[in-house]
Amino acid sequence: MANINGKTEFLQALNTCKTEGKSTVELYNEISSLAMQYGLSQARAPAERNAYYLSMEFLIGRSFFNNLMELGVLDETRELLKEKGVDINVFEEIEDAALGNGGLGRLAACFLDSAAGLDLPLHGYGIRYKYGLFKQAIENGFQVELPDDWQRFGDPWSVRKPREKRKIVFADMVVTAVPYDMPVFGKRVNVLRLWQAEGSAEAQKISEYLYPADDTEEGKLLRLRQEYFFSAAAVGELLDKHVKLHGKSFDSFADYNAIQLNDTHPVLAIAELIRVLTTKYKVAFGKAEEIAKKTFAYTNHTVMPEALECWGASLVKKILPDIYDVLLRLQESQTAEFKRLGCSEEEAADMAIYANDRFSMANLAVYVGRTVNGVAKLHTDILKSSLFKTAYKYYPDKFQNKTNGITQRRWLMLCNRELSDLLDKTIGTAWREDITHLGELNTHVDAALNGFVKVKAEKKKQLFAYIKKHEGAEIPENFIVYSQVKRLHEYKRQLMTAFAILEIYKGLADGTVKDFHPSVFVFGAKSAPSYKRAKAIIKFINEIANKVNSDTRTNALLRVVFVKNYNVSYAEKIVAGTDVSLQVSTAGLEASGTGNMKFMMNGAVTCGTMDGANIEIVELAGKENNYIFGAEVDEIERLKQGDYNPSAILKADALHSYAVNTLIDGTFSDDGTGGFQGLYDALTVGASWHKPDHYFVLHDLKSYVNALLQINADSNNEKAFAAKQIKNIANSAHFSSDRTIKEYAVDVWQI
Ligand code: 26V
Repeated sequence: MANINGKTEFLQALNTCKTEGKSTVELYNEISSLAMQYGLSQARAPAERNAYYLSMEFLIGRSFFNNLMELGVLDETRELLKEKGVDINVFEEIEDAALGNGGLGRLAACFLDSAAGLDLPLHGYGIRYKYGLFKQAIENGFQVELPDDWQRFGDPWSVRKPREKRKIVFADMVVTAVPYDMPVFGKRVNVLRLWQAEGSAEAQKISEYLYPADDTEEGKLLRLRQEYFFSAAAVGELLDKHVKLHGKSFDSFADYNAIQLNDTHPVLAIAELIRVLTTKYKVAFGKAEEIAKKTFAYTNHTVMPEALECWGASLVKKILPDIYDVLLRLQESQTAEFKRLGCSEEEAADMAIYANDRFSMANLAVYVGRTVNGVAKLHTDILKSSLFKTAYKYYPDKFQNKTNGITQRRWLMLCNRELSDLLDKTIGTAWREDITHLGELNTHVDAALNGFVKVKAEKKKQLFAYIKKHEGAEIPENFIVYSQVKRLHEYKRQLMTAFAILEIYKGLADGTVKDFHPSVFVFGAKSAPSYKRAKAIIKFINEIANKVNSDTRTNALLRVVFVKNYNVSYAEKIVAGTDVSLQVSTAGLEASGTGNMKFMMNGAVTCGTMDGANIEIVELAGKENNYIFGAEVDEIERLKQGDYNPSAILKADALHSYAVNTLIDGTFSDDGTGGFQGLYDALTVGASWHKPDHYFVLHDLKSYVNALLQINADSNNEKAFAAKQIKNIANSAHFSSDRTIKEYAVDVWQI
């Protein structure tokens, strides 16, 4: 095959490519491989100083369309294929890598996209799971998990590099880590290097499954192996590269390498760097610790205590004895440092790497990290004032905020070509290169109104067609769309939305809710397989959907759809076709949220609490253009201290009682699983590990229903409502991950 090293050659090769008699998968692989040759030919010499993003998860989604777009050949490819009688959309049938659970993994993918787009040398290191996040089927309203065998179509966007394999040593086995490189195309070509575990059957297990839980630790031993496996492969490779390029003078290691720890999952990389320096290269421990302190930076993504990883000392000692020794020595030097700083015993215990026979990955990351950052202003404030309060007292300069962002290339240009074209017409095309130009839309809201209303209608039509195809559910054209799509968690309060829907439904049925603009509530959510309450909430929503959608008294006005297998590709459709973005977590618990940003950029108003990045969204787009309700953080704190009494709220409010009682009064069936009773009890009596309604669903429910109804009423004034939506788009540039990555590049990585 001819060498493809330019756009012209790519298009020529595509033109001569025969399509007749080939399956979609064959064509997909052929075109992808042509694009890979073209893309890789654009790679330049590597940078001197590089940043590395170590992450257990990269939720990439479909690569095909995005990569063709990044390579500047998507439109021509679409046209060429059309001439050959192939509709490019057939490749939507081919799934891609879902190597992440949710926000944390998708953020990693957005960051890589932005860095490549900004010509910054940031590379990813992760795990090449054989099976990504499970595929979700819904059977009789219940979630059923199926394996995600994403490689069955081939993997044309990866290149296996067997010559760069590494040995990873555990006390009880040696595992080979084989890298697969996925190029990240943009102004430069960066690399996402995913390691695959090979060797014995036991060894291969390490990269078999992505952990589907993002709330609890499960399968501790395997998880520990996974974390060490990819951290050690990455650190080992960076050290080897350093020796090759600069010799064994490790003083300069941090001049060439910045390593970002995406949450606590890769934190063992710190211990591994010190282990290799002290054992293989005989660097003194103190010196090695200094090098680590200059190299690593840590991002925290959650304040939920269940997700802050601690490793049992005996487990670490058993399978990683040398790492165990390093961790104990780090604890020693930490204790010495605390003495110098004059910390009290209590303060030292609070920040300790080792306590109660466990190693705290968060405390290790905070101790060694050059910087520690949260992912939205409020979240960083909470880290400083509570989770890492003591550390903030002694190391205030480490702490920074880096509000998350999303890549506008996937989340606007690719998923909403119609809106992108409208922006071109309204403010010119400069925003495509530099997203800050989006702000110019603020002075062209009226000019964009008619066009925007048309675009939104078109994107809804596409979404409804997609939903019809995948769920079989019919949604009439004039409906406004409220969407809540995200992992299923009690703190995200999908259950509160379910109750609100029931109250509106009752109001429509008995005529107390009047002049209601026809509306559909769209849910998409996967639950961790072992998370009983989350699974019960999925069943509850599906029961509500059945009832509401089949009630001829109300179904011309209200519909509910739970889309199965919500993933990146579904999100691309939903964010573009939504009017109202539901972001209703209990204040203080959603670190940032990034779905909220995707909806905003596509012209949805936010109906949400003052939590995570919602706060910054309304700060920029205006409270008057969004719908904020519910208790704020300080009130939640007061409620926690005081005698919050959800049962009293229930008793006093007939609508709330109606909605909540449907869990137990036989309106809906959980097929005898007891799941609904469990949800009811959690709200009314609590459990051994929590007080009743610890996410304050009943406290916020009234103001939530009111906000939903206010939005509904406002939407009747089509132009005024569209103006609110446009103002959200106009102020969304701040939530581009280009902005976030520039901040990391300057404040953390110095690349
Ligand atoms: C923890 C664990 C514990 C062990 C089992 C597997 C597992 C997987 C993930 C996690 C941590 C999840 C943290 C997370 O996803 N945080 C989300 O990060 C987003 C990006 O910063 C942010 O927008 C969301 O608000 C935050 O919930």
